[in-house]
Amino acid sequence: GGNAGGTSDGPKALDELVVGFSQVGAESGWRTANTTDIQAAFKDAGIELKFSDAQQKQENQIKAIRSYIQQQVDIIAFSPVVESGWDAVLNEAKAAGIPVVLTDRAVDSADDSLYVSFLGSDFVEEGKKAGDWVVEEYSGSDDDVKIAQLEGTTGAAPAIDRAEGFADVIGADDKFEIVASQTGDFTRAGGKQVTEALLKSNPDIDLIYAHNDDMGLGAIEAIEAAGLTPGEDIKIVTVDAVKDGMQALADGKINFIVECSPLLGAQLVDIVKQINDGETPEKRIITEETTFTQEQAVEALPDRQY
Ligand code: GYE
Repeated sequence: GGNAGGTSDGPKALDELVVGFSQVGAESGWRTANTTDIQAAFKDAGIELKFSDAQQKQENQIKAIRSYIQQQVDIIAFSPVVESGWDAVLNEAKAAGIPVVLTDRAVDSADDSLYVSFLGSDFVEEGKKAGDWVVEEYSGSDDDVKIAQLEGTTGAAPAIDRAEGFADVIGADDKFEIVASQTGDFTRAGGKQVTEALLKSNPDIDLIYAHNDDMGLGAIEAIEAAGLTPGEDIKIVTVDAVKDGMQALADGKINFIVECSPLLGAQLVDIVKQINDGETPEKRIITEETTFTQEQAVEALPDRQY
């Protein structure tokens, strides 16, 4: 172990390779699909994957990574729950000669030699796509548009970047106002709770921008419980496009979804193979994604795998 990456030992046979993966948690439909896809891809490739679920806690991820270092796995991959605070443990991996791959989320370390490659979406771009739809949807009127934002996990790359991209786009027209912005921690329960409180403090909101489908689905429950019609009385824009989200979009309860693909398994296996072969994978690999309107969701749903 600990000698992947083109050392004099040369590549290992795939069935001798051991990869340690530290997952964020099981907070959303996206995360569950991501875990299933990664585990299936490693199984198909015949590469052993040690897997641990950090339950959305950074300390658990750091423990898992330290344990992988101790076990001298060949490669460590992880999806960092928040952006900051990784330098110490990543330096430990580096000192042990174990290459690290970031999947899905970024770290904010200044030293980019602490990881080999970062595979995942462009979250700023996703936020911009959500903002573009909002601008287009309200282009016919000068009336104020009151927006509430359901943020993802505080300090997580997708929460920071999706807020930034969205604010950039809607900021160009001051008829748009974000009247409330709170974290729902990327969970359905969180989205529901925040929306319940929101409907009391800001009953006149026009639109909810949720950083993921699950929080949007929680918002739908709260809106319906308040006797309002989601998608009409209050419009909803989300990110992910998992099956439950797509169903709500097709049903008219969500108005627009920006896709974020959780299917990172095959590309992660490719990166692992390249490292094992002594090659240098690309430093940044961006996932390809689209967007869905209600009509497009009706069409895409029958073939949606997750
Ligand atoms: O959008 C959300 C999940 O990091 C892209 O995490 C991922 C996000 C995803 O909980 O549903």
